[in-house]
Parts: sequence; structure tokens; C-alpha cells
Amino acid sequence: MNNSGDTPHSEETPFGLSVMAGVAGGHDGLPGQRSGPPGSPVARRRLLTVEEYVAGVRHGDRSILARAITLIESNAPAHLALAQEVLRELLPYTGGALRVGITGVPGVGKSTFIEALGTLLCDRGHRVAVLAVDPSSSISRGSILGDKTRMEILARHPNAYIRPSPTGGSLGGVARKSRETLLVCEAAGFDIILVETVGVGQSEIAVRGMVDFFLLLMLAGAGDELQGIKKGIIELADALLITKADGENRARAMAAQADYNRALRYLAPATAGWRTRAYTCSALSGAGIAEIWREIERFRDQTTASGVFAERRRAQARDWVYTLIEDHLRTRFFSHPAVQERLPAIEQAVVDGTLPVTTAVQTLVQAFEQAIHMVDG
Ligand SMILES: Nc1nc2c(ncn2[C@@H]2O[C@H](COP(=O)(O)OP(=O)(O)OP(=O)(O)O)[C@@H](O)[C@H]2O)c(=O)[nH]1
Ligand SMILES: [Mg+2]
Repeated sequence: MNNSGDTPHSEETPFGLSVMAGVAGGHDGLPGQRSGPPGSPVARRRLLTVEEYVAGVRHGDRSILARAITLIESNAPAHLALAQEVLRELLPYTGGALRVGITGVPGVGKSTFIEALGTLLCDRGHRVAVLAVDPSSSISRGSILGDKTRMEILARHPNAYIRPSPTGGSLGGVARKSRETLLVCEAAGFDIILVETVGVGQSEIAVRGMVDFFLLLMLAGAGDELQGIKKGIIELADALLITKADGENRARAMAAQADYNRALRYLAPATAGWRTRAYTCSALSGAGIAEIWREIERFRDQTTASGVFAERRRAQARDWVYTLIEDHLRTRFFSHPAVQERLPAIEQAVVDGTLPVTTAVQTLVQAFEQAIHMVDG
């Protein structure tokens, strides 16, 4: 992970997202997805029309798919309307994939597992898209560097598409982009979407909200505290998968599996009618990989028959509306100059004990509302 800076990410800067900058390299710079030879000058590109994006995505054109996702990830206000039009046109073709979230602490083996599972699925004729939700990833660092080396085989597989996490911004912004990217991948014909997220808090909840099946990867014998795993995260999971069950670690993995299976009996399941269990696997030897996929398919069949699968999708869409509204209002409030000018002093007064919190909040909200009304007329 010491090659930071070798990957051009210029299109990720706010100004680089303009029409002039082009979108080659960066996110598209994974093996097999580069638009030109390494180091070649980035071609200037115009934006495509809605019809061109839609037709390209529907025909599975890799380069247009990448450009559509870049458009969705753009923070430039000018791109938003176009991106939304493209999404709207693609919406009838979405929803067909099995969406699987994969989480676990750094180093637990998420990327290695995805490489093994994804390759197996691609070899079986599936088309697999791998997305990442990592709010901590920035322009020069982030999972792309590790994943470039750890998903080498999968990245070159003709049936696979790997897209690193959108960079920068709040978790809300990253999650929205990933969710829309997921839809675009479905419209492009990918029938399995794997969403990797690093297991450090809120991002798991965001990913749980966009997938059908949620898989928690764990290490044997590391201790739950060490793994930063709270009971709440285990309760989100449809399966616990103990990784690296090979060599000397195999016996410990089996013991951990038995321990977790005992503990899981006392927890509420994440999905109605489905019993969350612990499994083991080794991404190195391949043991347990086909087995966990069989469980995920069994989950899909069972919850489809019971109606739980479709109901979760509907609930997720409904929740997403409220999440986006809240994100939007929060951003608008905190980025408004009327708020930014007053907030530090008001906050200080509350901390000093000279201003009641309710008064502080009222003052800020009133200042915000007045400022908006002045603009709106
Ligand atoms: N022995 C063994 N080692 C493994 C296995 N899977 C992964 N590893 C090793 O564990 C280390 C971390 O694996 P990654 O797949 O990068 O883990 P990750 O969870 O994606 O890590 P982050 O992306 O940093 O959060 C690497 O050195 C892998 O080679 C396995 O099944 N067996
Ligand atoms: Mg990883």
C-alpha cells in the first residue's frame, strides 16, 4: 500500500469533474478497465447525451458504463440533472441482481474473499459487479490501492466489473452514489452485486440498507472488542463467516464457529424467517466459498417465496427517500453562510453555559430560515 499517488484521480477534484477534464484513469484505471495505455494523455471528452448513456449501459459497453458512474459520482451541480435523467431512463431495467453486502474489520480478508467468490461466480457464467463503500477513502489513498493487487484475477475477468468507492464527502453522499451505481450496474446486466464496506461503524448500516444479504466476515480468536464488533453489527448480519480457516488457524476457526452459533441463538435474526449462522472459509484454499454462496442462494429462494425479499426492497426504497431528504436538509443548513457565521459563537456560548441549547438552536434555525426567504423572494 505504498504506491499512493501513482493513480491519477484528477477527475475527483471538484473542478476536474467539469466537462473539460475527461474521465480516463482514476476509477477506470483498474487492470483491464483503462481507457488508454498507462500514462497516455487523457482525451478530452464531451458529455454524452442521455440516450447515449442509456444505450451504452444497456449494451454493456464498459467505457460508457464507467462514464455513467463517473457522472453519477460527480459533485458538479451541472451533472446532477443529467445523471438523474439517465437513472430515470435506466430504472425499468434495474432490480434484477442479487445484492450482497460484505463487511468486516480491516485485514479480515474481504478483498481476498471477494476475489475468490467473484471468480467462482464469473466462472459459472454470472456477471459480477463489485462496489465499495468507504467514506474514509480519499483521492490518493483508499481501498483501490489494495484492491488493485488483491483482486487481480477478478479485475481481469470478462464477466466482472470492479468499481472502487466514490471518494470524499460525507457517508451520506458516498452511500447515495454507491446506491445509484448499483442500479446502473443492474441495468448493464450484472446479476450479482457485491458491496464491500470496511467494518468501522455507520457505513455498515448504510450498506445494510442497500443489499438483500449482509455478510459479516470475522477472524477467529481475535476477540469481539479487538474486531470492533458490536452486538448491533452482528444483528445486522444474515451470516457470520470466519475467514482464514486454513493451516494452523483452521481448528480455531471451527471453535469460533461453534461459539458464535451458540451465541447467535440468543440474538434476533436480521431477516424474518431466516436463521443467522456462522460459517468458515479460506479464500486461499477455496474451502467454504461455494458453501457460503449456496447459503446465500438458499436465502434468496426462501425469502423470495415468503415475500420477505420483496418487502425488504420496498422498505429500503422508502427509507432511502427519507435519508436523502435528511442529508439534503442537513447539508443545506450547515453549509449556509447564515449558519456558518453564527454557529461558532453560539456553540461557544452553549459550552460556556451562558446560552440554553434550545435558544441556541432556535436562533440558528431562525437565521437560516430568514436567509432562505430573502433569497426565495
Ligand atoms: N491464510 C489466509 N490469509 C488470508 C486469507 N484471506 C486473506 N488473507 C490475508 O489477509 C490479509 C488481508 O486480506 P484483505 O483481503 O486485503 O483484507 P480486507 O478485509 O480487504 O482488508 P481492508 O481492505 O484493508 O479492509 C492479506 O495479507 C491476505 O493475504 C485466507 O483465506 N487465508
Ligand atoms: Mg479490502
